[in-house]
Formats: sequence, structure tokens, C-alpha cells
Amino acid sequence: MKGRDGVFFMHEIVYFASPGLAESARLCLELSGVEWKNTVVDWDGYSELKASGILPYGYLPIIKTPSGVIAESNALLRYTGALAGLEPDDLHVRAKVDELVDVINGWRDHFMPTFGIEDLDEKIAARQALFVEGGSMDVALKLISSVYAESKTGWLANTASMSIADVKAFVDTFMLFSGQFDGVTKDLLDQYPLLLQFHDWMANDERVKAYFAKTDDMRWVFKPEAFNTI
Ligand SMILES: N[C@@H](CCC(=O)N[C@@H](CS)C(=O)NCC(=O)O)C(=O)O
Repeated sequence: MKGRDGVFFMHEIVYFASPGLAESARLCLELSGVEWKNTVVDWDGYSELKASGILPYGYLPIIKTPSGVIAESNALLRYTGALAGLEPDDLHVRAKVDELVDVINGWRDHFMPTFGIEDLDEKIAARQALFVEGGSMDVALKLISSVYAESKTGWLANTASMSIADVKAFVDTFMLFSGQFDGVTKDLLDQYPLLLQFHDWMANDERVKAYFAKTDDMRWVFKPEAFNTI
């Protein structure tokens, strides 16, 4: 795989500029220490890629690896997480980590219907309803909080070191509160003090901190001071 200047890149993530569905894999690649390239495309670039036939299922993100292209954000997470040593060796522990990854991925289903709401006030109301006591995201975030409460190690799945569950939870949870989703404001996080504690833990991990320190304002939610945590 050759870059613009003929430079050989071992791994290349292709996605839009936003964190979206690629940020967890980007973070894992950074933690892995392998050489990687972050290729950002706009909608025209996406259309060209789609027409070229390189996208296995017609969507982004993809990762180009020395062995070929991989699609589906969670496949990217698992692959790059393995490169970074974030996949536990023990199969049971790994399955418990995967369980969390899949549960967190399911949050998309709660949000999906709100994307189709055209009226802004209606959209905001529908999103806010997700976070009222008993709303589907309130329930989801409390469940994750209770998982975190059980951790003796500080890592979400109670692993000895960081796992892909931590990466998934960190990226997917706090991205929600970046302001890019109308109606989802950062003050809603005050209802989940354990999640703020988790944010503090992850954002202050030296490797995570170093990565986000050099990223743009769109990624402010991943920085240590983002929510004025404890
Ligand atoms: N299940 C896929 C979904 C990918 C997906 O929906 N990608 C969006 C960008 S966030 C996309 O490519 N949209 C282009 C389109 O819908 O035409 C994954 O998790 O990677």
C-alpha cells in the first residue's frame, strides 16, 4: 500500500474527519505503536471509494492492512485492539470484553430513530427522553455504571490492563456528549458519576492523553479536563 509520496504504510484507516465509527480503531492503532495512516475523506471522496469497489459493504470506515481491507467498525476495533494488546488471552475474559463491546454498540439502536426526525425541537425532545429516568440511554448508562462499580482494577471489564471494552466505552460514551447530537448536552453526564470517574481514568492514561493532546477541537470530550471531573 503506497501513500501519496510513495511512502509505505502498514495500516491505513479511511473515514470521515469525525470520530464517529473510526475513533476507537484510530486510538488502538496509536496505542499499538504500529505505523499507521489516517486518511480522511469527505462525501465526494466516499462516493469515489464506493464507486471504486474497494468498500466491502459500501460503507466507511475501513482499514487497509498488509493482508487486505477490513470493514465494519467493531471488526476494526478487534483487529487494531489485538495489535495493541488490548484483547485478553483468556477466552472467557475475552468474551466478557466482547459482551461489553456489543452491548455498547447496541446504543446506536436507541439513537437511530431520532436521526430521521426533521423538526429540530421534536428531535431534541426525542433525544432528551432517552436520558430521563428509565429512558433507554439512562438505563444503558446506569448498567454500564454498575459494571464499572464492580471493577477492582479500574478497567471496565475488570481486566488487569486496558481492553477494547475500555476503548469502546470511552469513545462511544463521551462522543455522545460532544455537542454534535442536538439535545444531548454534557450536563446530562452529571447523572452518571461513575462514568465521569471512568472518563478521568481513561483520559488520564498517559497513552490516551498523549494521543488526544495532539487532536483537534472536535475531540475535546476525550481530553482530561473535558467534564471537569474529580
Ligand atoms: N455497521 C457499519 C456501519 C457503517 C456506516 O454506517 N458508515 C457510515 C458513516 S458513519 C457510512 O458509510 N455512511 C455512508 C452512507 O450511508 O451512504 C460499521 O459499524 O462500520
